[in-house]
Amino acid sequence: MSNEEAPMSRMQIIVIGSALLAFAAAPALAEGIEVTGAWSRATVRGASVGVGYMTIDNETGATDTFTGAASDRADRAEIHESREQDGVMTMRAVPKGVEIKAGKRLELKPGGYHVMLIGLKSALLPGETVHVTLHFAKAGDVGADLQVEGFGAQGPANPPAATKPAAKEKR
Ligand SMILES: [Cu+2]
Repeated sequence: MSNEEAPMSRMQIIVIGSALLAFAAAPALAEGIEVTGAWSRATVRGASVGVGYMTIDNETGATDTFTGAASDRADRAEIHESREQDGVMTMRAVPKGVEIKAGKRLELKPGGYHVMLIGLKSALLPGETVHVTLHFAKAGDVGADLQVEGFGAQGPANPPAATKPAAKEKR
């Protein structure tokens, strides 16, 4: 292998690797809003509420606001924020939504922001996916499929690609 060939070969590998990674993650795309790692937690029969967690990247080039959500599986959905207050975890609705500046990421995760599914029509079962529609002020509606993890899960079984180690560049 000559010295001139080496850089090109490496570049081709990186490009191919990125394409595969993007395909595998299958992010929901709408006007540059990218949702990855959407997940939920199984609920017991009769439970009235469920959660939705995900990572939202704003690649639209402009500030946008995550304003709300909806799902066929619940009467309604709200954006909530969990906070520890005097040692007690509390949560509140965030009716005005959450602003996401251009190029920034909003993480919905345990102990922080989440989508609250209120008035569940049926229990969320481990292994199923639950479709939710996310509303954005500028980008409009973006669909996401929550992968339902087990009871008490604290994270997705398959986290977003961005949190995985970088692909190997060597052959
Ligand atoms: Cu909540």
